[in-house]
Amino acid sequence: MITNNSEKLSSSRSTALGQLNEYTFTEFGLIGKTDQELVEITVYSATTIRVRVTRHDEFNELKYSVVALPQTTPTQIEDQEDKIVLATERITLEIDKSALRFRFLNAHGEIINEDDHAFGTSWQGEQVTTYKKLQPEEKFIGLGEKTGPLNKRGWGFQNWNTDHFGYGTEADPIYCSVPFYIGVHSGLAYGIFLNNSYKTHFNFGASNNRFSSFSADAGDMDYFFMHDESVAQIVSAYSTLTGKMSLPPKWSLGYQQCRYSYYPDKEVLNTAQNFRDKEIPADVIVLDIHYMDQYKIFTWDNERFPDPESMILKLKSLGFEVVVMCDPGIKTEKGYEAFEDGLEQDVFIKYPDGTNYEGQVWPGWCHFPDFTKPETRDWWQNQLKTYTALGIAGYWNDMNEIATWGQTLPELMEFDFDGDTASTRNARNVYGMLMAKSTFEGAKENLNGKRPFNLTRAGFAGIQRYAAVWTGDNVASDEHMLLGMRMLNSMGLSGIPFAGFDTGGFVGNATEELFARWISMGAFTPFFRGHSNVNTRDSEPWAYGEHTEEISRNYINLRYRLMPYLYSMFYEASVSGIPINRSLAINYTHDDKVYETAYENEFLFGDAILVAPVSSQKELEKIYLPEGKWYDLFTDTVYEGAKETIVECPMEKLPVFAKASGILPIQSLVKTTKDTPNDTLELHLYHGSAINTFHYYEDDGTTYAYEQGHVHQRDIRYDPTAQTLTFAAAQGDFPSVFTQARIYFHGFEPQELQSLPIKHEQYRFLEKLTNFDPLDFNNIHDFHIKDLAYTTIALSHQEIKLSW
Ligand code: NBV
Repeated sequence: MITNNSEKLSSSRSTALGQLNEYTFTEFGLIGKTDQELVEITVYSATTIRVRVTRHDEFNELKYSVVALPQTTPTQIEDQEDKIVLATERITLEIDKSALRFRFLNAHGEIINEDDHAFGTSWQGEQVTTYKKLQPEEKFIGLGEKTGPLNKRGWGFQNWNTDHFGYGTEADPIYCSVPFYIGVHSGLAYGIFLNNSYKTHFNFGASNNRFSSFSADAGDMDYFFMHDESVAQIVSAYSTLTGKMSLPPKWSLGYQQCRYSYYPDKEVLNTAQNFRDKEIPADVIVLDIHYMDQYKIFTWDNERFPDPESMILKLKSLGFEVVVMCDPGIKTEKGYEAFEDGLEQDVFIKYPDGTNYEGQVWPGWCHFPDFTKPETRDWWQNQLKTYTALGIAGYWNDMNEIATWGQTLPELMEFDFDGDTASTRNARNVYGMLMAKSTFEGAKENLNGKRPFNLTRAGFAGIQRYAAVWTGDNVASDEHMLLGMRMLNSMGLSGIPFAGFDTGGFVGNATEELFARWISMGAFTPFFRGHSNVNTRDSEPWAYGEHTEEISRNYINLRYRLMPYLYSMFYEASVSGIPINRSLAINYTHDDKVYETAYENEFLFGDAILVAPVSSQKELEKIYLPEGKWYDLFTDTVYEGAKETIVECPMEKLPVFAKASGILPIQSLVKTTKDTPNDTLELHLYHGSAINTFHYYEDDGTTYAYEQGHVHQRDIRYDPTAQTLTFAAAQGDFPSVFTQARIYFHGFEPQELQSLPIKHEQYRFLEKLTNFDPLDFNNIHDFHIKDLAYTTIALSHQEIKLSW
């Protein structure tokens, strides 16, 4: 009895790392031993250092998230009596030898982050936790798809991918896990990525005033510490580590219309036709589960969809692409091909006794492909050919947490884990990502050089390499709409640039005002899709009355006109990892105002536009504009920043601003991204005092030819002192669709532009709306810029300099 009790006590007691007994310096850092642990420090780059601690004989290498290798980095190492000091150009790591603790400092000797002196890294049974001293006024942002506030100080979270229908605005965990966060304090910022796929826990000073911590239920302590001068650089470092989004097909940046579910085929075609008749641009119709025969993936319901091929052809002729729902559950039904073949090829997840796991979901009892097994991924790719053969290039991975009825996935199941057999405990969080990987890589292979669009609900660190992520079953409410914006911003901070929500809300019914507001905001999200649950009201842009239809058209139109800007932003995200939706914490990290509850949802959409999300119930709202000068996008009213401002936000007008010195390229209106706009690129230039460069990017939008340099890209540089706008010589051999540029000068004094041939125009970013309200004498629905000056220049591949 006594022995048992003390054993229990010792396994539940927290024990911190002891003395560093022996160590040797390695090519990239050092490796050492304490009484019980193996420790390794690896310098990945001047801005990224990895810390690993294990109680096993060797380190456990998680294969799925990190894609970077350590780079040879100038590093100074000093072996002092009580500590080892390891310094790169940006980070100095002090390693305390007597009790193994870590302290990270910057090049000026300021403490960025340090272990709690007593606890450092500790074990409690199998669970391993690293405790970090809370720094003065420290804020915590990121952690991917998490509910709650922007600044997560005082909050705790878990990573355990979970299907959560209609999740609350503080619910945790939900579908997707990214164990990466950014800490901000004392004018400094750092990132920590916990590279462990077991259930992990993050405590940002929740229920204590001493530490922040991160822990894993099992496996090694394996974290990457990142520090650089800005949050943007830290996000970029994280995306170098875990990989970048590859460029999606341009059509996937258009408006996507979804519904649980459109059927039969006539309804699908009607919906598509309605967009064209009503002149609302759109690119995609999404088929949810009802296209299948009894929810069996890779099949079609023959009554509802007797001839999918010709339906898809008709949709294509209307300019629509089709995205299909893909659920992982394979119905265990004799004669069902995917089941029979899957059995034969042995592709399913197993219990430890070697039998296939069975769980219940839409089709009834199902087996589930083990996507951690290479042969299963090949098998899945083969199955997907049935869709590619029909001309489908869009895939939607759902229920991949894995969601099953009962929501309690047994933890003893065994996964191949690419040869390293693992249980549900460390496979669950990566399962969704590996399904998305299988779908993405399979579809890419099948599509012969065309880019697939891939969407997923569940994911893990690195998911951006394979899919866009949407925030699952949200709710049609103002709180959820605003939470959604925060979540997308947070995903952007966590390496996932291509993210979106169900515009209009999935669960419940939106009001006219809510839908109008949500779709206005959706136009400024990377993945823009309207979707709604079965048994909710119709939820297409025209389903909420004429006024909301006009508002929807207005913002969707704007989205399409912004395509040159948006596509360039996607390109930037694909090379640098800098997101498209940028929480103000990225550019204004040390401005405390941006973290206040009232302003925490605001974000930059690319470099030039600021969006202030507001509830649908407000016609006036106090917003915060950070330092600098801001132009109301729709009226050019100028606001001085670094202060709170009350702005009008009737349902027709989302508060959107252009940044001083901002460069905004837009195009003429098209009905789908496949239409060619006219040959004039509109370039909106906002007067400012800072030099600004916009990297303009174009390619064919559908193939991988861009990897061979079939692109058209150039820097466009505004120099306010020299009074010039310079288009650098274009790179690449892709012919731009634009042969001329019309430069619109916002906020410039007429005298300033005297040397240019200037014309004037009454300019609208938003079409004038019908005045539906007879009592509204102010004609509030016409937002335009009076007498906007412009000049036109011819474009070629050569450098072009416009001076005034
Ligand atoms: O496939 C049906 C739905 C889908 O519409 C939704 O977007 C997913 O998040 N799916 C979940 C399955 C169950 C919904 C209750």
